[in-house]
Amino acid sequence: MTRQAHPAPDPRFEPFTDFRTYPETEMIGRATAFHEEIRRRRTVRDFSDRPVPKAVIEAALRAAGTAPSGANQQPWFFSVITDPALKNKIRVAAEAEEREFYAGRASAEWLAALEPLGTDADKPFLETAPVLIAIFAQRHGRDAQGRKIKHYYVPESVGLATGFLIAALHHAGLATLTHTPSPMNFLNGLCGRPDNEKPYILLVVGYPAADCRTPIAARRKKPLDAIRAWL
Ligand code: IYR
Repeated sequence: MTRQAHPAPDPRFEPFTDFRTYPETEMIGRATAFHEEIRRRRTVRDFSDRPVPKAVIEAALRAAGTAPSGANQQPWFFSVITDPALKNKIRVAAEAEEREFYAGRASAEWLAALEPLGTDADKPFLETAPVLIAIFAQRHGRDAQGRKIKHYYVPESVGLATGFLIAALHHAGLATLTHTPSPMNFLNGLCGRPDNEKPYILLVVGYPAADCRTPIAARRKKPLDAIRAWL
């Protein structure tokens, strides 16, 4: 039998037609503009109670859901909390953990590292901010029959999706705080999430308060020379 001149294309693949190329000067302009945009992002702890449009949160979550993940298993879940009573329960539970953290669970070295940020156990923003997004990492999935599906690179994948989400919210004009009360298992119960999901980050979302102040120390980012090497 003669070899086929045109072997059948692999049915698992499709042409990639969405990719865009730009002239190099435009590429540099775009990369520079993106840096200018993302470098304005600040972690905020003084939030306004101004409500945010649901459509903005939904679009940002869609963006987060496009992140790369191990075997494309997308091992993340986002619980969006706006209900004041639920926000209050989250604040109460988080502050209970934080009080233990600041009163002894944290090492002196850890507390010293946090000192320039001026954080403490009081988390009023958990009630003031209009939206909390509890991000869960799915340690494993379940198929239609309820059998376990192994997930790969879960923390890496959820971290990537969280990065996309923070960038998307910033791009849309919202501020965020990546909050990690430890442990935060209470979020499973309060959000009604199953045991295979581990709370990853509680993202606080909204507008900065009119008198919002941010720590000077957190603005200092390592210079490029300290974070890269060309080999
Ligand atoms: N979870 C605590 C402590 C805290 C820890 C780190 I590492 C930070 O970068 C910031 C705070 C809190 O939220 O106060």
